[in-house]
Amino acid sequence: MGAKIGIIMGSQSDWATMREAAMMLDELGVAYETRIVSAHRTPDRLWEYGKSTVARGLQVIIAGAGGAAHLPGMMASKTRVPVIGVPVQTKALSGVDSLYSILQMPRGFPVATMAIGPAGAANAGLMAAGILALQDEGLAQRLDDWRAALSASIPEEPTDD
Ligand code: RP5
Repeated sequence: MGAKIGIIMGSQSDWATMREAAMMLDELGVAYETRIVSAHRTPDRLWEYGKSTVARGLQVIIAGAGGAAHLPGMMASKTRVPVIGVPVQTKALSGVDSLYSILQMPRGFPVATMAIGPAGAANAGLMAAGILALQDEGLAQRLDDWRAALSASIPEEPTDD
């Protein structure tokens, strides 16, 4: 069985952000694939990827892009597989451009939009894992353990250093 999660991004330059999603899935023991699929530079690749998602058994797509970030929305227009969008932080507009591009989808074609940047990418990994965990008891347990460990790592009082 192939990967159930696809991590796609508009450019190689997005990988520094999107690898946070991949690292989270590595930590949780979830298989994924990664692809560069640009809405503007490789529109045919985007179309082919979108058309093949259901047949290939993908269950969640994590899509990251920056600037005029049309990739998540265009992917959502091409497949019913849930799309989680990650706004990549940009230099010119700090990623607000990416956020608005991904967030403001028209009724009928949703994209679950995360926070801007690496935290958003990490949360996309967690969100995707949470969706798969609905039907995977082993993953559900690993996710519960991960969450409990994070909570346990937070001190009750602040220190000076
Ligand atoms: C977008 O343009 C990509 O998602 C990337 O965030 C941004 C810049 O791409 P590069 O010029 O670094 O390839 O399509």
